[in-house]
Amino acid sequence: MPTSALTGTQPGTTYVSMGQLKPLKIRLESASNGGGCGTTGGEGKASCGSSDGPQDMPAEVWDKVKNHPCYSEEAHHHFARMHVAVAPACNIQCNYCNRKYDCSNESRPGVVSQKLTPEQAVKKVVAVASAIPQMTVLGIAGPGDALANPRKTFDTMRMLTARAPDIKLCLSTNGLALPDLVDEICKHNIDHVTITINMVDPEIGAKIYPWIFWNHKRLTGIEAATVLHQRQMLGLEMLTARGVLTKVNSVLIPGINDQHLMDVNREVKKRGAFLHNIMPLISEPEHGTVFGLTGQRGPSAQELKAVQDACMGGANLMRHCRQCRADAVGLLGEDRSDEFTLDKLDAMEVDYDLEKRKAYQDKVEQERSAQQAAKQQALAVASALQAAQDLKVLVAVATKGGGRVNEHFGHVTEFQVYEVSAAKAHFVGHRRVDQYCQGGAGDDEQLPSVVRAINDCHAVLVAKIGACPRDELMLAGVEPVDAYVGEFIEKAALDWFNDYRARVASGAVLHQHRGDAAIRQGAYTALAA
Ligand code: CLF
Ligand code: SF4
Repeated sequence: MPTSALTGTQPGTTYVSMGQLKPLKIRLESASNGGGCGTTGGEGKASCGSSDGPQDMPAEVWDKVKNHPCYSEEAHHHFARMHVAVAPACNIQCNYCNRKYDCSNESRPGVVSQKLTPEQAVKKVVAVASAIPQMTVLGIAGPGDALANPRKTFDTMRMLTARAPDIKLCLSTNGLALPDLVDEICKHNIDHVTITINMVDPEIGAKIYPWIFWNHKRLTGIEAATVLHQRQMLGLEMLTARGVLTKVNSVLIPGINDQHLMDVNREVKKRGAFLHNIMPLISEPEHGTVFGLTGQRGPSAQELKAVQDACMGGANLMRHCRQCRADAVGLLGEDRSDEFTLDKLDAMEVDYDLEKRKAYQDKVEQERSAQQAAKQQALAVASALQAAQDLKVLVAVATKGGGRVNEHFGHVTEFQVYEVSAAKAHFVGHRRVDQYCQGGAGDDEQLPSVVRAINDCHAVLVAKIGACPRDELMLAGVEPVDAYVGEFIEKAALDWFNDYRARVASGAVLHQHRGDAAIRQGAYTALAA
């Protein structure tokens, strides 16, 4: 439980005692006002944006969300983000963090190949945005804490706004410095902020954070976690009161905060968080983190899903996070940072064309409208069909973006997984795999792990597939389907599902529940983190 106790009030204001610490002033009214959609989540809202559209939220919120790949699941099929590593320092220590430089092979938060000055960062963003019109969001997400490096962070934002005003600004912070910088955040039109909140109970926090550096002093233990907790809650309330869309990231650490994240979800919802992103701990020993070295394991994907499901009905959940590097570039799930290293930038022809970018975004809008219409049409057919009404299955999809079935089975590095029933078809997660097809030929040794990754699904929708993987999938009970090439994913999944239901009803196919058996075979655990 939070250790704070209320000790005094003024109208609209409460002072929170922090033991021997300086009292903090918290505006309680902002907690109940909340931040638009973040407070409207409820049962049945599976994750942000899976079907959210302008009809589900105020126009000004939709405007902020529609092109942001992290804040809208649907947008992540079409729009890209990039991070610039201008913020190397941090004001706290997390037991899961070891910031690494010059590492281009690891894909996880905190890792970068090159640190940048604000000037270099702006040059890079403009070059990327010229080459990739779908790049709509610039985030500062490490390798340290964006707000522990306020000058570098805000200089970058300021210079970028002058040069490329159509790019949305986003930052990520541990929250310690946040309350002091909310004005500055608003001044720079940063309308998306992520706070990493792993606990609302400082006793749990003391197991995650060995120290913080605050008010020119190093604090440890419960005292450190108490200050961090209070600052995070205050910062969240201040941001949502100012209309800044605020997402909360939580790292799921089995045995430490797995039972506790429901409390976190409830508390951040109360304070207006727009989304809650529960991510698995990454703790390989070779990363050199405290948790990695002490054998603290990360959760299986099954455990992660169980905690996410337990939080349903609270703050809306994000399930499409890819735990990006601090210098990631591209669509979520892809990383094109190697194409934009400083030496390559010098040789690049940069043509920042606002009209061209706008034309791309208009085209995406048309695609999204068509996608929604196709989905609604397929749903109408699905709900009218009487056969096998109560079935619900998972369908894996091979896609390279655009919300369509358009990737060859052998080229997939990440399947998207949709849950499909007569009432809905929505994204529930992704499964990373090693690419099966290498240099034009299938790698037989790779195939079993690829099949295992999706063996809880009833079908996999692909653009093309060879005979060998087709046979292996059939043996595993996963139907390979290449009949929907180029179609929108949800429509394709529903069309296949309707056909499957008809086959089940006619007795041509015997429906088997696959999830649990597949989980026991290790499909989920192999995919943790
Ligand atoms: Fe970057 Fe984060 Fe902004 Fe997105 S990432 S600062 S909100 S633009 Fe997104 Fe990457 Fe997950 Fe972060 S997928 S790690 S949630
Ligand atoms: Fe690392 Fe971020 Fe934690 Fe700082 S706040 S120690 S950068 S994970």
